[in-house]
Amino acid sequence: MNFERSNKLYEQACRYIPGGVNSPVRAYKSVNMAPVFVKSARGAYVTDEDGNRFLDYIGSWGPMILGHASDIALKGVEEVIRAGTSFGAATAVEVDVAKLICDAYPSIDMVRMVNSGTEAAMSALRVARGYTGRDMILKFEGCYHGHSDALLVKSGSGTLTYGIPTSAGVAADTAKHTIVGKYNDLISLKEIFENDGKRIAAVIVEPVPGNMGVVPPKIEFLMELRRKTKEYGTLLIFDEVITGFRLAFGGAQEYFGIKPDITCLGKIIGGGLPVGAYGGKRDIMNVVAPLGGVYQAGTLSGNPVAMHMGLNVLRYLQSHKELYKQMEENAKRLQEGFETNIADTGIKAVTTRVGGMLGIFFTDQCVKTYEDVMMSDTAMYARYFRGMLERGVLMPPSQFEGIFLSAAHTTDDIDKTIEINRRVLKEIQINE
Ligand code: KE4
Repeated sequence: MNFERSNKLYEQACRYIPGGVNSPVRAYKSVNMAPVFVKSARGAYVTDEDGNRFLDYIGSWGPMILGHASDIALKGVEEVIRAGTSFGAATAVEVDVAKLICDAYPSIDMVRMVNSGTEAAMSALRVARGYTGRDMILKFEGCYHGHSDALLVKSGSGTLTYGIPTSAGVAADTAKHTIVGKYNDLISLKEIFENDGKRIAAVIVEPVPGNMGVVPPKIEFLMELRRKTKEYGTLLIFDEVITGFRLAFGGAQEYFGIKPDITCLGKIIGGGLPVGAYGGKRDIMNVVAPLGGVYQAGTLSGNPVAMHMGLNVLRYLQSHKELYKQMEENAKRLQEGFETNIADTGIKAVTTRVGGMLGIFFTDQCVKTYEDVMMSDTAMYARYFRGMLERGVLMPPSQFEGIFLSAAHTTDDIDKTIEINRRVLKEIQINE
């Protein structure tokens, strides 16, 4: 496969953009090759600058649930753009989107639009601190909630698990207010709340982590999170930036029947344009300016074009909920095909799946925790990624991301992926 134009663009990009990309994962660092530069996309396929066409399992990291450049998402968008792309004023379409989200999520009485999942999570934490008057927050190792300082934190040394920054530039003082727990670990959770429960403003969690690969939650872990947060007056924040409108129309909270206090949304709700949102019960959201003292603002928040495209997608999903069953069946088919190939080739790999969310890990461990995930053979994942790419399938360029399906992926696409997956695993096994 020829990547000449992508490689040239990458060289140029590296002169003007840090790492040649506007988001680190796009640099393909962990799969040891120069990144593919995408030129266009349609349905389940993307085409790169060299004219190579790939069956796409990144889906822009989640927004493209109806497939790329879907006629449904794009309906009427030119007219909306010609009427003005941003006014810095309230618009009717924002009310429509807010109403649809509140109707779809019983835990949300009021919702505020922002421009990214990062902004949604950052603002949700500020609301929780403003509402409770507490400073500490609890997150879990392996969960990602965007790049705001308080959330770029990993477990500190010692037993107390107080945070230390995962990124340069995060003040130690900030990180010390973040406690980092172990996902799916009830003992760690109990200890943390016994030590600090009364000081914790909020727990923020991906109800189904998609940022350490897809790790299925233990339902008793999610239920204990709900119980403990209620017991200690801590707010439970579900970061549904990936799972919202993906796992079910009502997100993970519908799928598992657990209601958080605050929900973060993003990706799908903008139909592929910059978007984020956070929402919760009225008494909590009443602290948000201009009603209350928690300030949050944004020039392009709720902009008419993203709202229009998001509304197109959400309305379609609302009236075609059978798509969730179709995507779950496709994910199941893909997982079964991968599992058969793994068994036939003897390659050390496992798959995980929650609804339509799917992951593959190059390890022989059963993947339940962040520690399990970290046992994965990332070098083998890199070989897998390159092998699939060479044969026309674009998987996520990192072992620690989820596989994103869309309503545009057909059964033929799934079967083609399974066959290519078999050949690549066979090739890896021969070269082992
Ligand atoms: P954004 O700021 O990237 O819109 O959203 C941050 C975010 C928050 N919460 C969850 C659960 C997320 O998955 C994300 C962002 N997801 C990554 C992909 N796993 C974005 C891809 C990237 O960083 O380029």
